Amino acid sequence: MRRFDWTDMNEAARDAALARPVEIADAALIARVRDILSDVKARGDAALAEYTQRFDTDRKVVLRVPETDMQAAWEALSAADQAVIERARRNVKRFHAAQMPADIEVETEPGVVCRREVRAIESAGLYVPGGTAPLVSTLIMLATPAKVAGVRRRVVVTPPGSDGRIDPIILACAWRCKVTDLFAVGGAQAIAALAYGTQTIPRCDKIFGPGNAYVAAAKSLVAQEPGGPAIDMPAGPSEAMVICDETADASFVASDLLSQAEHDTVAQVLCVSCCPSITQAVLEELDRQVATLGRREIAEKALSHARMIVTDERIEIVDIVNRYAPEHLIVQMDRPDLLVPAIRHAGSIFLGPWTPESVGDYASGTNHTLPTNGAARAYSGITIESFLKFISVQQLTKAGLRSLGPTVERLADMEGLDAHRRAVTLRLEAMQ
Ligand code: HSO
Ligand code: ZN
Repeated sequence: MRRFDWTDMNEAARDAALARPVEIADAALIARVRDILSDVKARGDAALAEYTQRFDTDRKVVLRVPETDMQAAWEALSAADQAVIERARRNVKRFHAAQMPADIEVETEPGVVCRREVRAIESAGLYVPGGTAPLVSTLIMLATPAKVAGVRRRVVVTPPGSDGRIDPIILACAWRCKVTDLFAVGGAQAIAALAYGTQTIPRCDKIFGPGNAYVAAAKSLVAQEPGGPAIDMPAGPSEAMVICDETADASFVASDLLSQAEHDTVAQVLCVSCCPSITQAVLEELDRQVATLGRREIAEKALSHARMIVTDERIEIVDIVNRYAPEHLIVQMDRPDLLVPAIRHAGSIFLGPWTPESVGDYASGTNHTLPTNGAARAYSGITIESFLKFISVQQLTKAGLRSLGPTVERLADMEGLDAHRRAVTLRLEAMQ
């Protein structure tokens, strides 16, 4: 872990200490993703089968997972595992259902009524990464709010393993979360399939979920195409910032830092403190705990570029948070709730000693799909609104137009738009 003494640093050094790794726009990667996109667009399922064979498995893969397989996987789970998934799903459902916005209606002036009506998007493509861990929780975090929002078609894509199959726990969870379609395909080719549709995979209006650099590039490329799908948010390596004072338990702090570090070698891990004795204890705990992890090597790599920022001034901690805009902010400080109003930029905040980030990753109810790379300045994590859109509706009475019409006529004059003016004038004349 690299250590920085914030108080002694100038502004440039502070910016550097909080900088994210510069994403070198990898032209070769983008070119490869473009090729995959256009190939899938042109050849559909045949292209998907070839890419799956090249990147994932040499076994024969059935693209569409039959419902009966999902159901069987669910039924094969132990009652205890079913209950665990059920508990997480229930909390996520509760929290997201409570977010459902109501229609609003405002009479902005007499006879002028404006409404905002909520509609679900029609189809959502949900990407669940494969690779080193079967992310059941990501499936829950995407499929549950999609269902609650009323999205009719909820399509999950996930890459098959080297045995040609999707992990049974993903199948089971897909069944329980009532996804409408599950396809064994991953990578940029899966994003292409969701963006354009193939013979088997339906085109989706919006694409959600995390993924590797190829998936992220594919999402942003298809979203830029005219008529392309929307996407949830820009992607970057996952991040956690823990802020702590002398009241923190160093072993708790270290365990939260490591839960981030074990995700990925490029995960961003930061600890900010005003208390030198805690920072020392955290470093010792990190050494002790990292040695025991199944994913020790990944975590150690992530820790090698992790940052420990020490400041003399407690008050500066909040500035550091806002400056960095972390995806996850873990607050292990005295009276953590008092700090919250001052925090302007963070994806998700975890307060106090009994709130490890893991609870939000899995089961408390909040969504774990969150903005990274400073996007928390302008983006939210996934909420029910991510699956919704709003239509405005208006209606004027005759008296309403009589009153507001002249204002619109004059504004149309200012813009030199005659037809706009006439659309009002004709009606005002018809009232005479
Ligand atoms: N912390 C990850 C989500 C996750 N953690 C999935 C465990 N499984 C990104 O927010
Ligand atoms: Zn996590």
